[in-house]
Amino acid sequence: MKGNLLKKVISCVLGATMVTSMFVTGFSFASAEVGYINLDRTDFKITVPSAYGSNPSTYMPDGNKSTIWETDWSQGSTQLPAEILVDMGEVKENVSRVIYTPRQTDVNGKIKDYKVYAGETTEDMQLVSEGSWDWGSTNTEIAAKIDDAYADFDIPVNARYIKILVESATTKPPDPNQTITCAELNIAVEGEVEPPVPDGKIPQNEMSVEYVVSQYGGSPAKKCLTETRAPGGNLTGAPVQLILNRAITLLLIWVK
Ligand SMILES: [Ca+2]
Repeated sequence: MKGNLLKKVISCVLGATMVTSMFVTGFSFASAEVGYINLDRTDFKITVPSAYGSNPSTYMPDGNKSTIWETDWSQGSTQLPAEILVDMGEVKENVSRVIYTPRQTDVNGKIKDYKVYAGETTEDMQLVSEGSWDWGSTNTEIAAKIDDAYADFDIPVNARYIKILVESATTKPPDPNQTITCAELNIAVEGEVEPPVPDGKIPQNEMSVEYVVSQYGGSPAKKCLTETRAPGGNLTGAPVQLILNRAITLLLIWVK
């Protein structure tokens, strides 16, 4: 009886600790770090050289990778270099990256050589990034590369306007027409972000069992780190302390 009472007292103390620890895990898991934050694109206005009828420029900020903007290939080749001008609606601070999501199927018009300019007005734009995105050389290679491409600025800038000067883009031999295409265009600012936690859970391979009051041989505490997450009935009443990496302690208690 005394043993049960003691167990309940310990459980209550640890239970209170658990509440605190769970709070820490959920809301202060790790200190914020500097990273990229994509801007809300609701007020973006994007000016382009031309647009094919069924693939307008509004498809670049629509959040759908399967919809693309493309220049009007029905009128022949797009002359390069060509400009994409983004008006973000107001001056944004610490603008530092352009994220280009290429078309997710087919080959034509993926931006290769580029320059990015930024400014608070269209008259004061400065070169902030230049480079070349590599999509491979064959039609098969180019079609297969669908990951986002980044243009990181030399330093963060305050800007309302972002101009992407497209100097070259993929073609689809033997189709001679040059186009420019884009599935999604995002612009990011630099700021404090929380480190990502996949699926909102701490990966089990980043945890280890540090301390167990008691455990049955056939159901060791480490089983609570298996995919089933089942500690087993034999762990009933055994406080289990999991030490997570990142220097955070989480207490899990099984009490019946
Ligand atoms: Ca889209």
